[in-house]
Amino acid sequence: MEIKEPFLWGAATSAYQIEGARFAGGKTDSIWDTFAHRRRKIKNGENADITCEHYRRYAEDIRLMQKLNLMAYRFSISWPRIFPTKKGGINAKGLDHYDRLVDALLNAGIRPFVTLYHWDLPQYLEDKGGWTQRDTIQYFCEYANACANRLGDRVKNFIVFNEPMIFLTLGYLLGIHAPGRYGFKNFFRASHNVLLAQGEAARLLKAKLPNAEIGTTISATAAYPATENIKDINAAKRFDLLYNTFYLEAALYGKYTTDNFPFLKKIEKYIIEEDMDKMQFDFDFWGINTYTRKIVYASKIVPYAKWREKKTPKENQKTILGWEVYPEGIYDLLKKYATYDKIKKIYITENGAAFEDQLVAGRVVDTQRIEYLRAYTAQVIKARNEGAPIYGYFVWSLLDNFEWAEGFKPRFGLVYVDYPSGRRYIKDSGYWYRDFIQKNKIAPDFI
Ligand code: IFM
Repeated sequence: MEIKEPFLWGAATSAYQIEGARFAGGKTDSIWDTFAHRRRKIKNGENADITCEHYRRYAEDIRLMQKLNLMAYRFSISWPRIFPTKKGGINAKGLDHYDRLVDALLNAGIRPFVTLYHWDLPQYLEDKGGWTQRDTIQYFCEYANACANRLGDRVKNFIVFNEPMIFLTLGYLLGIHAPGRYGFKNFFRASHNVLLAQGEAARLLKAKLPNAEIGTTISATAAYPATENIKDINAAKRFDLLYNTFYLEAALYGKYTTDNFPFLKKIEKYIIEEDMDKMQFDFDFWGINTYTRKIVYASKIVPYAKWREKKTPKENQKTILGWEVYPEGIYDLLKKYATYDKIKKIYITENGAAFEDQLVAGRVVDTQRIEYLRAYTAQVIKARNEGAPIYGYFVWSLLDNFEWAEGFKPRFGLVYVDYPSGRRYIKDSGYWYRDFIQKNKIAPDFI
């Protein structure tokens, strides 16, 4: 394959995890503001009311991005900053903030990648049923429209959703993320509506901004059977379907793939009329977020899924979240996605590792993260050199931040944040990435 465009090396964040400023500029609560203030939902009772205060400190953070040589920065817009109430219309102050952020990035020579939905649904919509209600699709399209109108003259990459499978299973099936709903009914209804909203908003964005690239981001985890036994092989296939391809194929082909996992057929109950056509969209790019791999074996005692995950062997390296470090997984996933002829372009929109970093005399020696990034980027480069259509890679994350139900303990950043003073310190991994980008910006075999 001939590669015509440069490769973008960047870093990513999301609004709720870094902005703070819960009520600034007319913002109202999202489901995460509400959820994080509920008892026992977040480790140590933490919340992101303040977090990194990026909302106020964005100029300083862009200077850090420059120091790191970032070519692109992926951030998300907080929906309740733009539409703080159901009937009040657009909040200009909310859009002004992202307008300034985009201008500042462009002035710094950094390409903005804007995610529209990174999990922070306005609470007033949740109060009416949130993603389990079809009305939410229309509200989402109005929000997408407002963002396109204001930012579309400068932003050339929009990501409609971040990781539907993750926020739908954790937030609507298991109740351990916002909005804390449980059960298959909520899960399937919300999944169907989110996929519809994704297709509708993407079509709207493309019609308005034909020169922008419209994409969406999925989570992905390479899955391997524990043995060659057919039962384990099928268990790994079911895992792969739910984790890696179910949401993707619904958008690619306008159909629910349920062959390996008939239980997922329950979602079909929510289809009406042209839904499946509306869900289909020819995205300009797919964002892939990946961190680890899973080894899976068949288990009769686990209801529905009928698989179990094998424990990571003690000798294999793990991050603080218990996620095995397995760089070959990103390569296997990229090769797999490259076989879909309808996937034109891939960006790794998140990859990284959380450790319990220590700030000692102004320095963070995070050798494990450097090793992780070195190994994963090597696999990305290998897949690209073999023809996988990958055009960019974003480290999760630019800054240490609020890791959802896990609170602030897991630190993913290239930059250490000292809470609550808010002071930032570039970690050793940040300096490593800076030098890596410098070296790989114009590698001859690469562009
Ligand atoms: O912090 C999250 C991010 O918001 C979505 N993808 C995974 C990251 C690490 O868990």
